[in-house]
Amino acid sequence: MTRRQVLALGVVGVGAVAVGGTALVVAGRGPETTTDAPWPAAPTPPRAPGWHEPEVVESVAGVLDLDLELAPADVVIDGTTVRMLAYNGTVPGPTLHLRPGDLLRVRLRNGLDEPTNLHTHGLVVSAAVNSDNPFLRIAPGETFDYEIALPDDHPAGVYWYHPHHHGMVTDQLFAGLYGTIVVDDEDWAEAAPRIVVVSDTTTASGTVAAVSQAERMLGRTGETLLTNGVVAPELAAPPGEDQRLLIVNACASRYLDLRLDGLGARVRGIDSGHVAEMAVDRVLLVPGNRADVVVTAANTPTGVTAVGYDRGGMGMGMMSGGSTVAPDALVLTVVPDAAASAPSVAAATPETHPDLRDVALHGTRTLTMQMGMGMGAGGMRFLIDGREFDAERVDQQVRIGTVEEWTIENTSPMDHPFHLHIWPMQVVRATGGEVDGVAVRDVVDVPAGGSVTVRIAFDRFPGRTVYHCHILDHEDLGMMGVIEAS
Ligand SMILES: [Cu+2]
Repeated sequence: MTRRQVLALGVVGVGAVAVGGTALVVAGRGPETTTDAPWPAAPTPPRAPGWHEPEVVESVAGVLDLDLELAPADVVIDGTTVRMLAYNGTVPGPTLHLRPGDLLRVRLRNGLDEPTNLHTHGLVVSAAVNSDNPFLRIAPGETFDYEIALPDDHPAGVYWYHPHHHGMVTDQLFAGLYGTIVVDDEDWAEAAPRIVVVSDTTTASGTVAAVSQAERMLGRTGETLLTNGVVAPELAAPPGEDQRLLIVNACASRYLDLRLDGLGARVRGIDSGHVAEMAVDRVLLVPGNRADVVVTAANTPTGVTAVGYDRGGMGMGMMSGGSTVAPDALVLTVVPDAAASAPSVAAATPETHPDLRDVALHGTRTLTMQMGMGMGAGGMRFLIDGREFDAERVDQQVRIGTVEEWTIENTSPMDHPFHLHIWPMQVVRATGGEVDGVAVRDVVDVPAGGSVTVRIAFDRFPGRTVYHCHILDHEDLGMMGVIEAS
């Protein structure tokens, strides 16, 4: 595997990038000196906020019943009160802990002044009727009862939820609407993972800033990076002990190139795919991806940083001034504290996805993600196979019981993360080379000018759903297609 392929899968082993002592040095006072000089009172250094996680809601006897209301809420970010949009008043919304075979019942109340709906990203469930149906339109003031049945063989993993009403997805997510779903058989009273929801937003005058058409075309990047709704919190942890982090990239467009040096990090899974623990210094999560990572607290405060990532641009010198590279940002700092609680770490989950390289193919297709000149938004159109999204048109018709190989091409000068609802994708080829092992994802990066080949088992769930670019501005601008399985 080439380094580029490894990166396409989101993980880079130790040694692939420089391992260095990047532990943050805490500025301390030097030896006490005595002086008579009337020193002005030193400003109190800003204290990093402590660790905070969303409320956890668990299923009981196979059912998770949840009232979930979307409404404006005042949220404090970095000491400033900001009017955002929230699920049940918090950013992120509650964490839903489910087991395979559970029924998730959500009574969704839309307290916004525009339509919305609910997408359970990555869940292997039906897209029909009142399950994970992206075509639903829940009007302002309306209440809708979702029933999402997880099959008994649902893969363990970390998933998430957010609105998916076409044309409004990015604005709603950017304003604070996202939450985590974890599917496993663990007793969290015994071994609870740390939930780490990373998102970004831009605030102005006490509210979420509007964005320009140019920002939409590039894919908006928020100025403020949030971890569980907080800027750069500290996670106190006993030195030498393990912490299991379930990291969600809930950013609208930002690629999270996470540097984990100094934490002895081991990746156990990306999306619903699992791997034997693999030592890494770096994990790349494109928008929508999740990672299951175990870290070991060091003896000194050690930061996890998202470093700037170049995901291309508009090309041809157009739309000058637009860059997709965000400044480096601190996600969190693991701070040694012998007295801190350390929940025990559950055993790693074995991979349960079948290896689709070994099965007979029923068909192949090629999908092409494109950007083209046009009379669309600001002069640039975002297309798949030359077309913008049309909910009334079926772009891919597949048969239940078949396995297909799809090659996703990207002819544009910008990277596009490709997301397919419902059916997991096994990456078999990335930028020209074969991929070792079983690498299952629900969002796969397709680099500018490159391609990715995946295999998909359409083993169940007849109905219609979508695939799209997970730079959510591009999805809202039309980079989405409809798939019907029958
Ligand atoms: Cu895109």
